[in-house]
Amino acid sequence: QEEIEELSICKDAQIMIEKAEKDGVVTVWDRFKAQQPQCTFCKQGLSCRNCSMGPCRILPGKERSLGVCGANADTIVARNFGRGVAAGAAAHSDHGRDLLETLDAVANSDTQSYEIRDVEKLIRIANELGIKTEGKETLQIAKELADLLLEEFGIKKGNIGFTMRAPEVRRKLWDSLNINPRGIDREVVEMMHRTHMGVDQDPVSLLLHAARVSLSDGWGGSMIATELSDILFGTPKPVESKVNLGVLKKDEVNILVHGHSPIVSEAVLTAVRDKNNIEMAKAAGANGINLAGLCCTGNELLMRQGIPMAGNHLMTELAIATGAVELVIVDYQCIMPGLIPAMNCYHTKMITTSPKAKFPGAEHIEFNVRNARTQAQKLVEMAIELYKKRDKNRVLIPVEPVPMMSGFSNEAILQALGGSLAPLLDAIKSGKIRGVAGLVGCNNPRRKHDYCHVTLTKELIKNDILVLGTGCSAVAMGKAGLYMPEAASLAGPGLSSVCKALNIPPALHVGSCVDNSRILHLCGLVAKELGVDISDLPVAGSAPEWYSEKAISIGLYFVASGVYTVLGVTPNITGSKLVTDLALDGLTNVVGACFAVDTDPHKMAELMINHINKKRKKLNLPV
Ligand code: NFS
Ligand code: SF4
Repeated sequence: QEEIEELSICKDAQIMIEKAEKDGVVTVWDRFKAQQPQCTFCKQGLSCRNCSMGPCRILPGKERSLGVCGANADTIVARNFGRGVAAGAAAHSDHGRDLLETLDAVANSDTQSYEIRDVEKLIRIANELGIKTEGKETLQIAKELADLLLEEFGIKKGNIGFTMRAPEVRRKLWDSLNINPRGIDREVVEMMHRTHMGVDQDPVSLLLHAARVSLSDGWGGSMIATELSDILFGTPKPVESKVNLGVLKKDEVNILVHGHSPIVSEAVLTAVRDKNNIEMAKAAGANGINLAGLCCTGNELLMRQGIPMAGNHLMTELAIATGAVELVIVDYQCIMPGLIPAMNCYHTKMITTSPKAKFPGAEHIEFNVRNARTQAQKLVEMAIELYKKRDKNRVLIPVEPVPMMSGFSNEAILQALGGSLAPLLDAIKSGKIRGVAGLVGCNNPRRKHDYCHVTLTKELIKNDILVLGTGCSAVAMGKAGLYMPEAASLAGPGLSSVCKALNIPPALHVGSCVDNSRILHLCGLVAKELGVDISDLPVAGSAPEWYSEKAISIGLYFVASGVYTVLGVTPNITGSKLVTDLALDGLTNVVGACFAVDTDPHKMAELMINHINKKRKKLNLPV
């Protein structure tokens, strides 16, 4: 029991880990244990298998200090890091491309499964990017916007359009460093090129390009994903919902959506809400159909539609272990292949939907822009059939759900502030809100599940720092009750007074991981309003329990945009002193921000608060 409490702070996780063990489900924690000790070369970034003269492992200072080709530790570490950033940026941006292709299909009347739900935002974004909209039909505007954004991925002269959302000083800095991103695909491809044997050997040059790749994600691919998701599915507005495994229902057909893109999950939602399907479920002996989310596609549905959230990254196997889930419908990213043996212990089925992500052992029912509605219908029928096979004696829904507020898009935040940024700026200037922190990223079995997310958030709000959360970090905060206005009682006097006046929580759910672009955009708006650079703002970022390559890209685009970022898990760069020193210090002289690493959330909070105070002093604001 004590051992289980070391793995997660969440009651639902603790209960389910025990049940999983009883039911013979192997979890991420079991496999993590089986992998110990993990390779110290890889951990330090000192192994390379980029070519077939290798693989090479470097022992710096010893006779094996160079790879077969002659590459040294600095080169190899920087190359490995760069490839990680490229993979993460590619994942976010390819997800963005899927939304773009959906918009394109809608614009060409090529689909009946999707529509444009936020015409006002379509026009606003089109205008922002220089498209004239007056007198044009909605679909014509959509077509022009889709064409323009498709260009951002490929060959293009100049820079990615949304980079104009950054203040001019920042853009000039990027230009002077030659890291203002060009086409999104181009930056990723160039990283793969540079890291091929015998191309870029200079760690500084590699890291600068890594920064450019990450910027093409944050201000490019991710931002496109966010803005187009809003246009297609609606811009989030404050909404109340529920979170944790308690959102599963004993007497209903339970369908979980897991993955990232709202394209599949929104189609499933439409089918779940269909009256005929609900009748069909009742005929099968259920009280209805219950849809809940996991990870980021869950965040997408929660933000826009108030669909409850079952859990974050480390909860996915445990959700299946409740024995109450009929169907897990996935698209791509962060879906552990370990879910397949887990679901085989129950009546549960996992369905893959993307041609990009097939899992042996799962059934593949492919979704595209044209067939999404009919495929979703098929899946709901399948879930209803599976409900009949559920073994009620093996069902355990461990806890009651916790209420949470979601839906804080920048548009919603502005509206809560009465239409302008002025009240937020005033609160920051007076010190009622001392600063803003972005808490993002995953869970990682290296860290006690959710402990860092929750402890760090509590420390920050206690110190009057407003917390914006995304991804799996946001789910952790929600489960801890921090996404309700009542949590203002845990905040310092200044932040708590602002929350009470606006009836908002001291930590705001701003979306999925691609929605970190909302935080970048907000930083850009505030910096422009104050006439300063983003690196001058009293803001900080953190990925306390990150695991994924996407999180590396996110961390780097925050830093390259001027936001000091504290990591709770050490990246695999410690094999190079040069790269490590640059990341933890030297970058400040280059982009005005750097990383810090600490595993103790109290120390992480201290680092962020000190940074925010330093920035306040520089802006002549009371500390
Ligand atoms: Ni982000 Fe979302 Fe979660 Fe991490 Fe994975 S779901 S895109 S990568 S694990 S926060
Ligand atoms: Fe070894 Fe160089 Fe090939 Fe890497 S690129 S595997 S260091 S020979």
